[in-house]
Amino acid sequence: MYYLRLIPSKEKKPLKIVLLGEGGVGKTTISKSYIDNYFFTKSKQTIAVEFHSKIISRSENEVSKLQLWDLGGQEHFKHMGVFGDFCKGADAALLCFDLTDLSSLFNLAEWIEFIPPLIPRFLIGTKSDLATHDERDFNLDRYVQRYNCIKSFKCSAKDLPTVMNIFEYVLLSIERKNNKVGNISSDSNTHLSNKLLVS
Ligand SMILES: Nc1nc2c(ncn2[C@@H]2O[C@H](COP(=O)(O)OP(=O)(O)OP(=O)(O)O)[C@@H](O)[C@H]2O)c(=O)[nH]1
Ligand SMILES: [Mg+2]
Repeated sequence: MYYLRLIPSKEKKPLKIVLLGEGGVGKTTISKSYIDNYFFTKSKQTIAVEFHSKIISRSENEVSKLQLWDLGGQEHFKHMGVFGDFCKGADAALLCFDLTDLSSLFNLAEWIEFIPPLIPRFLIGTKSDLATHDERDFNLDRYVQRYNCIKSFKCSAKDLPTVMNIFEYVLLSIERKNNKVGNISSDSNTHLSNKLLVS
């Protein structure tokens, strides 16, 4: 059973998810697709970091704020010396790469350096709508292992149900890690049909 409550009776500590990866792979676009349930065609380069947030309900009586820390992927931001700090305390990290540009997958090796070891990681291949058949079928198992990820996903930021499912999966994995598997949903009716239970 999933719940939607407008008035929180109990508020939990914010959840934090960081998104990392090369410039232009689509981190801001996927974040906005999830937060606003809308595909934005125009996106400016992220300067250092952008924050996106929404309220999610975690059970009948519990809501919490979800914060997405969307890191700027341009080369010079990597050398600012702050990304390691930005990743601290995250509940999950999304390693994003562009399915149409595999160099962005290989370069994730540099990005994982910023993520503290115990933070659960997920590998996200973006822009599947632009990818060829071969690129969409590219086997990611080796990279899931190499980057020590829990699971990989492929998506287009235009495909809102898939984006919702990915975030729901990540959120449920976080709940599971915290030994509190239960009810979790987003604050929009459209999301309620996209629930996924982690087995
Ligand atoms: N067709 C298509 N275009 C996408 C998709 N995701 C992102 N884009 C486009 O790719 C471009 C870059 O997307 P951003 O979200 O700004 O990329 P970013 O990873 O945030 O880039 P930085 O902020 O520089 O790190 C934009 O023009 C987006 O509209 C997608 O799934 N499909
Ligand atoms: Mg961005």
